[in-house]
Amino acid sequence: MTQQFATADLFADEAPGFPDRDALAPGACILRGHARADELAIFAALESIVTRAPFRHLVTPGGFYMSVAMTNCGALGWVSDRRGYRYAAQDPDSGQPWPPMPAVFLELATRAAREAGYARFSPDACLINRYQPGARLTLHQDRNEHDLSQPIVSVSLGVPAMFLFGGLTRAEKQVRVGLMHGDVVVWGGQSRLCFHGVLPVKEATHPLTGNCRINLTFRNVR
Ligand code: MD3
Ligand code: FE
Repeated sequence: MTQQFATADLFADEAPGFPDRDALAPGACILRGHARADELAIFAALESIVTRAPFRHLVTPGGFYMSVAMTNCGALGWVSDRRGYRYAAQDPDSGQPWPPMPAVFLELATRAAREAGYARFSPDACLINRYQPGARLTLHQDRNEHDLSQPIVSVSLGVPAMFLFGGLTRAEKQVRVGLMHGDVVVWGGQSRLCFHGVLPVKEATHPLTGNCRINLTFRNVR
């Protein structure tokens, strides 16, 4: 895939005129700061989720611990062990269903998707990633969801991170996009299967999350 959008790295600090809503790439729409109005409700809901389903470091099929800690809410959650990656209805640590998706999460995700042109998005899974300083996510594709015509909606909270957005092959050069507290991105259409990752998160503090970055990704798995 040839990227036809701006090849310059995008970071809000360095681009003061960057609009709060823009097409990032074909099918990808960034809604700068759109989660900020709900940040306290989101954070309260998050605390209740992690009480029932604490953050944990998944083991990859290769046997390594991920630097990112993860949990889920909604009907399905992303799990991994030596047998591989998959979506599962139960938290393997507790044997219980994942906590339900809070209304404030569901409303934020469906509103963002609607604004980006996906009126029928109804997420049944929300992965919650926690990045402590130094944690990163290596380049990957998200292709385990049943209906790839549905987008993924991501919500960034807390300390900023540099997101890497590539093409349809691992080799294609990536664009760097700074994701700040409250940024919501809708990844659909041609961007849905693009390789992506997160560079190691730098030491910083945010009033809501301390030294962490939290990322929510909403998916329509089944
Ligand atoms: C572009 N999470 O959970 S969110 C993941 O910041 C994941 O925690 C990152 O990649 C994070 O799988 C990135 C942005 C994102 C999520 C899914 C995408 C971008 C995407 C799927 C396709 C293309
Ligand atoms: Fe991903």
